[in-house]
Amino acid sequence: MVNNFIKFEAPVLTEEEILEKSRSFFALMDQRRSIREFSEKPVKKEVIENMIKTASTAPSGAHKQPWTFCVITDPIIKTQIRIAAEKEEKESYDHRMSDEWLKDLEKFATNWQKPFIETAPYIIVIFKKIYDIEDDGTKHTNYYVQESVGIAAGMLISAIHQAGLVTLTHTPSPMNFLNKILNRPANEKPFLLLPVGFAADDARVPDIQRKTLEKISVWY
Ligand code: IYR
Repeated sequence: MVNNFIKFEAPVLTEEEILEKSRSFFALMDQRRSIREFSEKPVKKEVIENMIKTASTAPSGAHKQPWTFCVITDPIIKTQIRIAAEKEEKESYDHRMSDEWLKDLEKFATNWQKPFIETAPYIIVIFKKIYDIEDDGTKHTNYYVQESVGIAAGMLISAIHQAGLVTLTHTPSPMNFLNKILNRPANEKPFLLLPVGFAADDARVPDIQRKTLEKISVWY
């Protein structure tokens, strides 16, 4: 198993092509926004399958691929998730979040209500697998799970955006209710909830700017 290497077929591009690709990919990604208002317009199942396959191309610690993507279309399950998420979010907004936190969120006009969980045609819940279990019950700890699943989530968000769909990184907290509703085993912990679909016709986004390159990078 040690000597199982194969030749890497590197892409062959000119400097000009590389420059153009870096520019056009940034231009595309710079259009991405978190959307809270979804259309009920359907999306083909294969689109979601391709996006999950894209996310699973992410690098992971020792290539353990410590993730499970749960895709929810069943309206009954969506409603169960919405009710449970809103219960936690109401508690958070009313009691658990600091005044500074609530003030920081004011410009986004968020609150405990999460109608998008029922409106969006798909809900993807990403679970991180803290450890793997063999059929005989033996447990094997995974490595760099947070990093690996975070990267996969980023790639999923990019795939959703480049296909012309929208999403929102929803983080109901605590979100262990998702294990119960989705019947996931103890080695899986909820990581992120993503509604996926088309933006509502009248969707609006806050007028905010990204930090400049100068502010976010230091060159040595
Ligand atoms: N999890 C809450 C609160 C929230 C927190 C952050 I940081 C945001 O950028 C947005 C919302 C919620 O989903 O409303």
